[in-house]
Amino acid sequence: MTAQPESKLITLEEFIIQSQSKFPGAKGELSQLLRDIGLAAKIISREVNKAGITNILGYDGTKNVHGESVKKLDLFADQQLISALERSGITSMVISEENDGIVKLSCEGGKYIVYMDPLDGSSNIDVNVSIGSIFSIYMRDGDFDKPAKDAEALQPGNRQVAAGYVLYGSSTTLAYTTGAGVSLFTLDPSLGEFMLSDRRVEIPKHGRIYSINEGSYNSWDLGLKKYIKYCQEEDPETGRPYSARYIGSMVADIHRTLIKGGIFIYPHSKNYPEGKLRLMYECNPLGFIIEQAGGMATDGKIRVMDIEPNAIHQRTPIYIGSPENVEHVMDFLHEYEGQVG
Ligand code: AHM
Ligand code: MG
Repeated sequence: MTAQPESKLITLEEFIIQSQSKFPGAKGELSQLLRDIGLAAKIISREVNKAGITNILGYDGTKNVHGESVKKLDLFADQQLISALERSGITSMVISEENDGIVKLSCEGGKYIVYMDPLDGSSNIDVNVSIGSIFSIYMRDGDFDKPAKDAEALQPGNRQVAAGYVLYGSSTTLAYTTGAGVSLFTLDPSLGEFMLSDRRVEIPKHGRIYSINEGSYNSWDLGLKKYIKYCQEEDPETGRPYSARYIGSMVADIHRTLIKGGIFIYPHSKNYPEGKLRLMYECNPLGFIIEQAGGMATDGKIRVMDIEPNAIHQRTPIYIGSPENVEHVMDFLHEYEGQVG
């Protein structure tokens, strides 16, 4: 790969401004919001990288609203993102994995509602494995002169105006979409800037990697068991067996799926009858990204982004990735629906 000449390097800020100028009449508010999230991501990235040295790693002794232990970095990330959104003064409500209720910001009439998982994959923080932040942006459908009402927060994923993630891995990567493809940026630590690394990323139509927590095998539906066995069977013609990869940080697993193709699955099981992952701040935004890159995201029956939400912290099963892989697993689920084994 030839290195880009310095003059061709584009920062996240420049890219957002260029993209906005393609829409005459755009007021730049969404651009401002994305830039603020980008700034918070840089601060979180810096803290994640120095976490081991500054002893910020580990539990802070409290539990979040779902009874899970909260690590100090989760709280730090939550605070950084909320203050970035407060600063831009255009967001009225924030819903975060770390807060039970809706966080109302001082700009009560603000147009935007932001869902976020400030630091996903928290079980990986202590062990120096990739973690990520996820965000999902909606526009209120109410009257902007009046304070936002809680009910305005419950919109299906197909109404997202933008979504993205930040992956704190061997480098820090930011991906976002506003519904016109997915762009990828890499943080250059020497410049302190996210630089454009892929203007329009596309997921392979088919991939040879499956990603699922196989420890729960015994509590899966028969169709899923059969599909995973299919992935493991030897058949050189179809490139099987596929490889298994599971990091346990959804952002990292989805980023790999986006680049290399394949499928990521978090099904419902005995322990998680509704699935484990959160519809509004995990599955919808990552579903939007994957769809915008040419992939698919379903709950096993319908498109994830068409699920009508009834609670801000609602969970859903998810089958997400390359379109051919997702369609294939759906065939298995249909074929064995209702059967046990
Ligand atoms: P978290 O929000 O508490 O970090 O949980 C979400 C994470 C996802 O990143 C990941 O895909 C999943 O939980 C892993 O769960 P499991 O350990 O059950 O496989
Ligand atoms: Mg999470």
